[in-house]
Amino acid sequence: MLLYQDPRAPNPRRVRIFLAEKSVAYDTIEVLIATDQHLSVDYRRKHPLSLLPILELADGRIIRESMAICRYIEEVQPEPNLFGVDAWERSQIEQWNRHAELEVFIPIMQIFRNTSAYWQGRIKQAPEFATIMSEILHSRLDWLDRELATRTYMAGDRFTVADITAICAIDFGKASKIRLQPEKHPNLIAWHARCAERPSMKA
Ligand SMILES: N[C@@H](CCC(=O)N[C@@H](CS)C(=O)NCC(=O)O)C(=O)O
Repeated sequence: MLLYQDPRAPNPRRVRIFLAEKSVAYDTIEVLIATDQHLSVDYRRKHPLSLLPILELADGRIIRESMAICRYIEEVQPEPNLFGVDAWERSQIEQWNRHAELEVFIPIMQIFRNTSAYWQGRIKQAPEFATIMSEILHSRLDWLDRELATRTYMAGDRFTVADITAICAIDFGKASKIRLQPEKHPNLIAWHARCAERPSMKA
């Protein structure tokens, strides 16, 4: 298996952590967004929207979208389970993974895209939109902190794909100076420390 990825981008990191948790071996090809390698004709043939990551299987088939890739890996390497073992747990993990993606990851991504020098002159930026996203994000972080007062991980008492999505989002926030605050987010900070000590986080 071949993972096309950018070491600094958060969505490829989700997949790298997932693969590390599963101890699945794979090769990588770096496609650097900073130098527009994702816009090359060759890469566009594999992903018409020029987004990372993609996973190419040995027979040349391609999977796009981080979560589609993770679901494929879960099928071919079921242990350790990261998407849930029964109907209830699967629903909870899906729910929290979606919350992490829609309520945290997307606002953080939009703040970065609409304010960073990295994207300046490369995409249209709307700093006012980033301000709106920032307000939403901070209310969502406060809400998540309250949620994590009652459990150890995003979706319950064990580490799952929902934690991978949430930690990749929150860590990527640092690029936009978004940080968890000890006085407002003690539970999120404790959860982050629990996740951060896993060997897969270095992937
Ligand atoms: N929903 C997609 C998002 C993919 C995505 O936005 N990837 C970013 C890197 S984290 C990217 O390729 N950005 C390049 C661009 O926006 O031009 C997934 O989960 O794979």
